[in-house]
Amino acid sequence: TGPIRVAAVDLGATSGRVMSGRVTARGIELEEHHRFPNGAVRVGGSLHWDVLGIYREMLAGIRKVAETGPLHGIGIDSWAIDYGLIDRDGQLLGNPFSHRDSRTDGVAEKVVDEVGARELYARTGIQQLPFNTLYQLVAARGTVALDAAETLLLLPDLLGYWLTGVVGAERTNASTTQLYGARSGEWDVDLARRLGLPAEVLPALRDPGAVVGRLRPEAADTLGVGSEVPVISVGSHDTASAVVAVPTETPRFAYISSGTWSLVGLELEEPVLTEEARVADFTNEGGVDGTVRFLKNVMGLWVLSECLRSWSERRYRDVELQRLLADAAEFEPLRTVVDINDPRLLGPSTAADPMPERVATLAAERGETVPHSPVAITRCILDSLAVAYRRHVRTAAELAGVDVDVVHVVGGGTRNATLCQLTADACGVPVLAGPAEAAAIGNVLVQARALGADLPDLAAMRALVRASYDVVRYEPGGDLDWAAAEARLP
Ligand code: LFR
Repeated sequence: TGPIRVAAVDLGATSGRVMSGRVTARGIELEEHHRFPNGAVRVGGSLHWDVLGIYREMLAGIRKVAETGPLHGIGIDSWAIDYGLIDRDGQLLGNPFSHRDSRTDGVAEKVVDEVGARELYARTGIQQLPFNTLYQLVAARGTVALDAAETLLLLPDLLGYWLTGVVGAERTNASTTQLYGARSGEWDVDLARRLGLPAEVLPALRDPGAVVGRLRPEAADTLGVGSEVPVISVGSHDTASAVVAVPTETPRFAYISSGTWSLVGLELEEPVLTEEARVADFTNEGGVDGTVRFLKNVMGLWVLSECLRSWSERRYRDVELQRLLADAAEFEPLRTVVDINDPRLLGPSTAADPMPERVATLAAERGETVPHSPVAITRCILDSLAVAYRRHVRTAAELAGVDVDVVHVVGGGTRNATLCQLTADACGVPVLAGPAEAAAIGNVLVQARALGADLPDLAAMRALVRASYDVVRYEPGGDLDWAAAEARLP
């Protein structure tokens, strides 16, 4: 086959991107055609996604890709877990909620009382995030929207439905819902029914690489392309696509997919559903080609970006990220470490409850030196992330019974050199950082294979990533006592 050129739509919680990916036997060329800000909208006490706005920007981006060359396929990935509901006329029922919405407060605890934590984990293998789709649906029981729903579509599947008219649920993303059997690879219909949820809204599952459908005439018209262009199902969970593009040479690797969230873990062949894994609250999400993403969500750069938003709205009008990171790199290390996964850091910063003050409160509660200045808080966040990475990389390796020789960092967080170095120091193994656009690259590669590229397995895809992108290597070093720092965490 000749060169394959596809559009990769990669949606993050703070920005969306539309890229073209051109794949040949020699490499991948990725070009960004469109980038737009994204963020949840606070309305009537709820946090919603502006999904029509996202759709419009996505169309504008794909159109730009089509205007600049051939278009052989379209693939969409986004953050996981959130969904829209479609009624029997095919109409969207309300604006999808953001997983940071507080309607799920206390719901997980109720479900655990009803089903039991062990059984829940044995069935689904999913970590206890308060906003898992399961808990969002339990919170929605009895609402007009859920009662009227015919089909539940996770966000990339909803956008794909608007392009093609075809409904379905891509497996890597379905696996994050906590309504999907970790061993069966099918919807856990019994669990849904036991919790009084309408299991019939869960659509047929499809694998990454399957064709979703051809464009609806009106979508083809908006995009300025023929309706024969296929929408291709990729690893539609952004983290699944990012893991595809981890340029590893060894099977003994851990990864950190570093963006708004940091996803820290391993690629495995089988889920780990042991009592130890449940207590450590590790998740078993589905990866491309039947792999398991055994990982932990770490609050990630969200905490820093929400601090920045708070500072620029309030006292410190002139805090600038690059300057702040440079100053934080010089600041006293490990002065303050906090539990960066404390649930109080989950919600957006508000004037009444600003993120920097929440970080300071966590420090005060544990008798840590309380950070006040933006530089001190930034350093505390970076150190706390590195300590969390250390803990979770090591725990993952222990729980899965594997050795880890290297930590691959992919995603936007690779641009944060200070954090990459701290990660190497904290984990005690080399960090290989890059590529930054891993999710889009994984999206492109799975499409290319579906369109006939000779990429038989993940190893072949990763070899092509290595041929196309340089990684930056950070050696572990420094003389800080990371074990003692970790012992300061709860
Ligand atoms: C990362 C991510 C995580 C998921 C979180 C919420 O973008 O997809 O993997 O846990 O967002 O959906």
